[in-house]
Amino acid sequence: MKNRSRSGERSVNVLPPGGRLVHDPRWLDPGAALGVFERLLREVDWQRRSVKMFGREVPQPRLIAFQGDEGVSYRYSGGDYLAAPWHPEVGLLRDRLAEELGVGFTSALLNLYRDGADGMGWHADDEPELGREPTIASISLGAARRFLLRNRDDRSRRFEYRLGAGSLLVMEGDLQHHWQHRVPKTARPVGPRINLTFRRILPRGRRSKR
Ligand SMILES: O=C(O)CCC(=O)C(=O)O
Repeated sequence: MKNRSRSGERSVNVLPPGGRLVHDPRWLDPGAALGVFERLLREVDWQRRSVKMFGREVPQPRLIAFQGDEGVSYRYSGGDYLAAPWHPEVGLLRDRLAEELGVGFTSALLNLYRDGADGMGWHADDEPELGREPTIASISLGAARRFLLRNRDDRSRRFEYRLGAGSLLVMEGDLQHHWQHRVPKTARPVGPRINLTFRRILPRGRRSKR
């Protein structure tokens, strides 16, 4: 199922029972999106990390970087990530998101998809350190890629977005508990893409013990 927005317009989609997905294809203007893309491609310390699958270390099919406030760490797919300092451009985007969404993001996961052979498999951003109903803000730069969502109980219920340069996608409410998302690999020739997902993770010492 394609999302219901006409191209170029901001859309709000409700993903039952209580998930919300906001897509703004032109959150950044094309010139700004290109400038940030080129700087991050050059200046970020991109790393190839592995994940544990069926007891084996498998390299992730993309490069990543994790940035955030001092002392913030994140654990996903069996790996531990300690935040590197914010890149100034990423810090500026964080500040604008905080103003517009009212969320104080403490970190951003940066993904670099070098070409169509890079992708991300089905998953949800439901790690405990993100809290019950996390708001995740995702900015795309560079080449456009498909972004799919499927319902966890009924996998035939799907949505699809095309995330182009300068777009913002916000996932909120209980979306992460009932829906999964992925960026499929593609055999089509496609250039590099950078995606920044902003998350609110508290430093270990400040997490509430419940
Ligand atoms: O690249 C994207 O658009 C998705 C990234 C993502 O799902 C994640 O970082 O958890």
